[in-house]
Amino acid sequence: MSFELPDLPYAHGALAPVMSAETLEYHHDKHHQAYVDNGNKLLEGSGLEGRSLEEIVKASHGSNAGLFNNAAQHYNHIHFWKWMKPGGGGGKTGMPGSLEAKIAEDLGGYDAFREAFIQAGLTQFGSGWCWLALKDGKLEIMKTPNGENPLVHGAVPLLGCDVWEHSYYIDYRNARPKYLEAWVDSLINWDYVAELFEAAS
Ligand code: MN3
Repeated sequence: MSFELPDLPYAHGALAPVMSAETLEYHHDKHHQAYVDNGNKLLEGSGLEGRSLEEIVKASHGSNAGLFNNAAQHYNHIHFWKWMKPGGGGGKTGMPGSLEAKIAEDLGGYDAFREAFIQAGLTQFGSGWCWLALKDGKLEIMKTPNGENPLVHGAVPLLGCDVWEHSYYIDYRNARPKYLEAWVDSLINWDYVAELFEAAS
């Protein structure tokens, strides 16, 4: 099995003005493509050919940094495109009841989730991701540097926001807080988060 760039599940311009067509042209068509191409080169001869992407991410962590960085970013971005949709967000009215109840139970409700998730993205120094993940049956907010993700911390990623500058610099320049707020309020595809939550529960 080799890595392949998936199509975006919407047109490049579909998330504007929250995320522009230009951002997606660079982010999906060039950055994600580069992770796929470099990942395929590094997969060759690694001994992990034929394994699933998730297995490759976990197995290369700590032992093959080049392959890990590219495979993990490939995994993260496959989901990142699906974690967004035109007209997404919408707070707790946008999410199915079972997920809303779990967020209330483990994180103190939607508003507390929103604040903690955005704070995790803001305080991730340099490039990385902020996450909503399921670990040992409980929801947790996490942040990770570079391409790292909750899989390597024994958790299942349910939602992740890319806080690398390539994800927001064209549209928001250095204003990471504005990007994170707009992303949470107007882009999150809660149906996909709920699908991953159901599968992991
Ligand atoms: Mn990215």
